[in-house]
Amino acid sequence: MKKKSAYCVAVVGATGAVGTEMIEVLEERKFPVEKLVPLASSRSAGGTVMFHGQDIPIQALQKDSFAGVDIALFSAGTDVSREYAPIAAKAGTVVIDNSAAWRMDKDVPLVVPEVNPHDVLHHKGIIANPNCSTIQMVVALKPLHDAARIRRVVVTTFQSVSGTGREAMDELMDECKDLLGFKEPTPKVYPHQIAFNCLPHIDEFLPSGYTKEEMKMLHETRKIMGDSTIQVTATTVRVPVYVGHSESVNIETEKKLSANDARAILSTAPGVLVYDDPAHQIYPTPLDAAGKDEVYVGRIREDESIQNGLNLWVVADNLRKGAALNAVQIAELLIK
Ligand code: NAP
Ligand code: 12T
Repeated sequence: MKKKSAYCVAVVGATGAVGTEMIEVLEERKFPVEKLVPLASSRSAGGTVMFHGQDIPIQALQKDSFAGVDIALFSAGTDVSREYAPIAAKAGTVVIDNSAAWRMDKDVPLVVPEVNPHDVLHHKGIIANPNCSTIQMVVALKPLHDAARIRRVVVTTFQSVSGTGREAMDELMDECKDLLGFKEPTPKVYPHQIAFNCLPHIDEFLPSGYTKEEMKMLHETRKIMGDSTIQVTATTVRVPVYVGHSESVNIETEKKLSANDARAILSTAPGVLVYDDPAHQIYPTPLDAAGKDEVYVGRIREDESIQNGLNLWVVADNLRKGAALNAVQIAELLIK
């Protein structure tokens, strides 16, 4: 991409949970935007989004939407990305894609700026943003991997409904209202009631019994960390939280790390905030992390059931570091 003083930036899915956040993050971080092009489905055309105090008209996504666009941030689902990312790339736009469509393609870098920033250089028009649960986990694990080589990860996630999008956020609210009014809720987005419940089911089930979300945590972690020997086994769970994914992460390392070693390493790690003082009830919750940029780590302790093991509790804003912020940080690397 040619270096410029400001860029034409499109946001595909500009009205969605992630797209809205992308526009906010572009503004907040003063990304050099010469022109913003908000794109969504034809249902939203005619509406506007607010950017730097101006109402910008939303356009319906079309094949010719990318003429003159330098960078396109995609967040309109896997089908839209599969169809339109190659069209945009062909038009000379660099695509930063939030969907699962291209992440495991060998020609597509999968980037978390704190972990593998240099991979951005090898793009051929499409760069992928990893899955939200994977992003926050690798930000916390990379510095520990560098210090002690992680052999195996056992992770359980507690994922908020905003990960599924706007309709799921409405569903949680509607179910809460129904239940508090003694009415039977009718789930539409999720297969079961999510209010006052939790569902061990994110994305589709595979014949193995794992979900796609669980397998993303294995394959994407290996690709981002550039180490295909790391073992990861995951259980991903939806919880009735609006924003913020939490993860219980157990790691086994080659070299011994004490809890204090890990705390010291994480305290200076980029993008990490150690929030760990159990004596004073200090540990991260989704409400703490919502609206923040950092990956919060707490409950750091040694796993006494094995030789070299640690347990961590990792929390981040899934719409920010898990999606929009990471995508904008990739764009920042691109123009540097
Ligand atoms: P959302 O709130 O449901 O928003 C979907 C957006 O896509 C809306 O702007 C919608 O526009 C637009 N859209 C839908 N169909 C379209 C079409 N045919 N053409 C153009 N635009 C279309 O969903 P979200 O939570 O923001 O997530 C969007 C996507 O981002 C997900 O499907 C997923 O692939 C990805 N995502 C990734 C992560 C991550 O882990 N990094 C996290 C969350 C989401 P209208 O308003 O006009 O319908
Ligand atoms: N099913 O980007 O439902 O692969 O929370 C992100 C979030 C897929 C993804 C979710 C999902 C992705 C969800």
